[in-house]
Amino acid sequence: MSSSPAPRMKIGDFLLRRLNEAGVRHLFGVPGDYNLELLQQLQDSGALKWIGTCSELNASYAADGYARLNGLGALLVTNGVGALSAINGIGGSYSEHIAVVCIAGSIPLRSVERGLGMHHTMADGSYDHFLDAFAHVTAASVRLTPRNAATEIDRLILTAWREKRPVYMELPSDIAYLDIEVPAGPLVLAQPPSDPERLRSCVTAMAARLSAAKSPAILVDADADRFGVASELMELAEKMQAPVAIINTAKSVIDEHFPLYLGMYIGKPSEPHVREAIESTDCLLAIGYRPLEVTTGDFSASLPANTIHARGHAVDVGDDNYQAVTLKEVIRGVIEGVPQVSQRAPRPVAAAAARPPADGSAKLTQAAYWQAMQGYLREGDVLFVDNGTSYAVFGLKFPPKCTFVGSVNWGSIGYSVGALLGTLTAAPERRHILFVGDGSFQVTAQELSTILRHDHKPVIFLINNGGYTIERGYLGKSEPYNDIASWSYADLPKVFRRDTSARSFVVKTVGDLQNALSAPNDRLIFVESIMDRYDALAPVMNSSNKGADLDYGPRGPQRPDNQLRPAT
Ligand SMILES: Cc1ncc(C[n+]2csc(CCOP(=O)(O)OP(=O)(O)O)c2C)c(N)n1
Ligand SMILES: [Mg+2]
Repeated sequence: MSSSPAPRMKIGDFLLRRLNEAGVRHLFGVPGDYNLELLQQLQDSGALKWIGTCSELNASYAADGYARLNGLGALLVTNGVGALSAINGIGGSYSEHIAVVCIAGSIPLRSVERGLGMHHTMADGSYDHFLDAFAHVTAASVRLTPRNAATEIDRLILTAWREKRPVYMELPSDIAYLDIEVPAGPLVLAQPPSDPERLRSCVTAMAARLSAAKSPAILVDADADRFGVASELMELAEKMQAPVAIINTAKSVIDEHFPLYLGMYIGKPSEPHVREAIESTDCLLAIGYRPLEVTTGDFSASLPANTIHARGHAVDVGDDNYQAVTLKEVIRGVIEGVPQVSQRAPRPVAAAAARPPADGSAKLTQAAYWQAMQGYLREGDVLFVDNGTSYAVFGLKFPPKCTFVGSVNWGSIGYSVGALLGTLTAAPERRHILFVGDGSFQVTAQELSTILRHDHKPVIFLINNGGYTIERGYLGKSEPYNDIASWSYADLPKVFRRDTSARSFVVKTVGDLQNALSAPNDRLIFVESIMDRYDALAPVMNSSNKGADLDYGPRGPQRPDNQLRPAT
């Protein structure tokens, strides 16, 4: 009996086919001579839709945003110049646990083998610099060859998806059209099944501790979203009648209207009832917890010593470390393993502070701005925040089914504008709202043109406060280095798309803002709000003030008079 011969495909076509099978429908990036041949294959095969961006940095942010909603994203750049522009975003995906495939059209193998000097290199005879650089910010990286392409393409895509980390592959420009033998079946994205004994022992140990506890609690970091266990965690919380807190990186991962939702735990700045519940629980289950100064109120967070730490592929329970267990199977097993609790003693909840409505003619302040924004949010929104005073978003209560997109760990200003293009591409039917400062916006503003080019209809709320207000809380309250050029932001939709139908608003008073907020969402809405450069909510300023102490130490230049501080 003769077996049917393995199918043959061109390497580039196979790569595009695999991305498509992995659920990627769009490719972001910038063309270059070393990647045009793959772009032609994309064009001819229709395997993916090309979304050209203004820069590779923005493409890396867009692919990250796309992956947040789609599970996997991809971008295409050219050798060196494109790749290094994208490396900031790829580093961010690594830090934030986002699965992104970065493809660089690279130097032809002919030139590599013959040592021919080529452009977009260091002109020093080496072709490995960028491959080496990306090895530090990816879970896997490779230069494809006709020998390894069939296995390495699968290994990298699968690694990105399993690890929730970016990968980098160089596709030498003279091999994309070569035929290789490829697998006939589709690429299947799945986590490796757990080791059965390890899973049993792990679940037994966790369930025993959680069942014996009088006041168990759950603390959720972003990996609960990345590994897709949010609904399982709510199920577990319900079964145990245990409260669930999030850290700021996991904003909206747990429905904020879920009855057992506690709030945000960030150490000392947390609301007292959240702090009390997390720090005094006799059994805390922490999911993917990664403490940084910005997620722990400058290390004032203090988890109980016996906290169970569950991660994507491993769990720590007391002295025991369980490997080869996957998070979903673990949480499912624990749900089975704990008894149904009918009710525990009622927990204290925070009383919502009633605030009087602001006077319409009053000059717009951050306090009034964020109060109005609370009323603007609605179920199902995709909500973005960039760095800056817009961090006040963390204090808003999100309606059900909202998705929060931020980059708390990596914190690269401008991320949100590129990432917004990505989420809009992944889920154009949802309402996407961006909260961004003027300084952050200036880094990646031109990607607004791509958003307009594709007729997307996000709502962009930009705070024009003349510079880097959040930085003024660290140092240089009035120093010129924290000032920026004054742009006519609300005119930009017109600049970026001559025939735009976007609705633009320049807001100076509470009444102006209310008018902008009443506009229908049938077009892109751009709201530039002009506010005082020394205006920021107290939690934002406090966090900057403390950050300066940590950054510069006791001998640093920070003093109350050269820092923006909350009114005392
Ligand atoms: C790529 C990058 N460069 C510099 C910084 C440092 N940084 C953090 S916040 C910030 C200022 C943000 O200003 P803006 O967006 O206007 O927000 P505001 O606080 O004024 O509302 C800067 C420069 C950074 N986080 N990322
Ligand atoms: Mg600003």
